[in-house]
Amino acid sequence: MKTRLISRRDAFKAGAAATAFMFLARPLSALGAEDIKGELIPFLDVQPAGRPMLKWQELESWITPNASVFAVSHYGTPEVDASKFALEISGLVKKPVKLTIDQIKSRKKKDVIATLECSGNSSNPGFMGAIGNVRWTGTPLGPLLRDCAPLNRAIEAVFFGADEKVEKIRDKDYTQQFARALSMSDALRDEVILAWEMNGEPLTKEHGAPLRLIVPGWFGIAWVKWLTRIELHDRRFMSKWMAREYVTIRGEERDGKTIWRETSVGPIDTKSIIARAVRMPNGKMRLTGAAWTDGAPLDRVEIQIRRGDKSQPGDKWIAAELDKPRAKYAWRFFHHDWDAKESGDFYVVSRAIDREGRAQPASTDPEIALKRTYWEASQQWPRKIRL
Ligand SMILES: Nc1nc2c(c(=O)[nH]1)N[C@H]1C(S)=C(S)[C@@H](COP(=O)(O)O)O[C@H]1N2
Ligand SMILES: [Mo]
Repeated sequence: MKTRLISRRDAFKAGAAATAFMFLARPLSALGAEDIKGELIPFLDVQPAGRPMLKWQELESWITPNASVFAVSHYGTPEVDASKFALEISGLVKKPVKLTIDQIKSRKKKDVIATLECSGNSSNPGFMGAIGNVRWTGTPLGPLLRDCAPLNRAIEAVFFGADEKVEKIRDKDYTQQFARALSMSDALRDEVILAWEMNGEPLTKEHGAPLRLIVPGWFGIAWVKWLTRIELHDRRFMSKWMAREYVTIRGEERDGKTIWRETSVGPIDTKSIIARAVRMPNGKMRLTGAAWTDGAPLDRVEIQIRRGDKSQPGDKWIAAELDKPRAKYAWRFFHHDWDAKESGDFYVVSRAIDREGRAQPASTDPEIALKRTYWEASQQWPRKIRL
């Protein structure tokens, strides 16, 4: 797929009109013409994915086309008839409501560009592209909840999908709808929306039609699809998807003892990957990638080039050139022009560092080495290349 080319200079000129620029229907490439025109050199560590997802080396567009957005559905894809659909908001509210999809669509509209990432992304070489950057259209959740007059003692909003399955809990069977909770303060954030469109097209069935939750800055597990009910609770909700799956077990060494912690997957980790290597007409190798956070500003992305078979970190890091930030919860592209003259095997790797001091760890760092579950695989990804 070829995207419209735009030079750095044009992009700069368009700066004042940045907002309009972001909402053009055609995806804009943040990659320079040099990249698009050059010769793509494939990385050797790629494994074919068994299902549709982002192919990093085809990354050309800052907005991910709908056809390249991965889908994860733990209970299969339910049939939801939009004409009979109603969203119920109940529990600890003074004014419970039931809203049709037309009533929801007639509310104030809001667009959010946000990167959706499954927290299992990059946990293994066959699951490397469970991520996409999408413009979501819907209505803010906060005003909708406030209209229902929450009681003071409500501390959480629980979101139920239409998909369900019989789950065994303490040896007995219970029919369970897919459900996840957010604290009231997280649920009331301005950028949390209920969406019915992605990239200007109606949400498809697999992505949660007619209505899904969008939680910018959080891993995909919180973005409940086929949303049918929101309940306000005065205690912690402990569904399978809050408290048993999507739970990270991580150790920390303290005074010769390991302290193990179980935490529920929440905000996105500070992370990056080198997506493409392109031999440009000027002979240099352009390494281009993407970096993303939970919304914290990125400080920098650094790159390391290792000769031979070294997949483990060295100590010399080079600053990559970062594209301008375009949206708070969206990934940013970066590149580095490598004067790659010698032939042989190399590893190239990136690490993202945010302004809150979080640095993407190497797989040998304790943060990853003592992580025992596969979610939140935020380790650096050395990419293998043969020149
Ligand atoms: N109702 C429902 N919502 C869901 C899920 C699900 O199984 N059921 N999967 C979650 C997970 S784990 C992820 S990563 C995202 C994926 O969104 P997508 O399928 O649109 O890519 O949806 C989330 N929302
Ligand atoms: Mo996920």
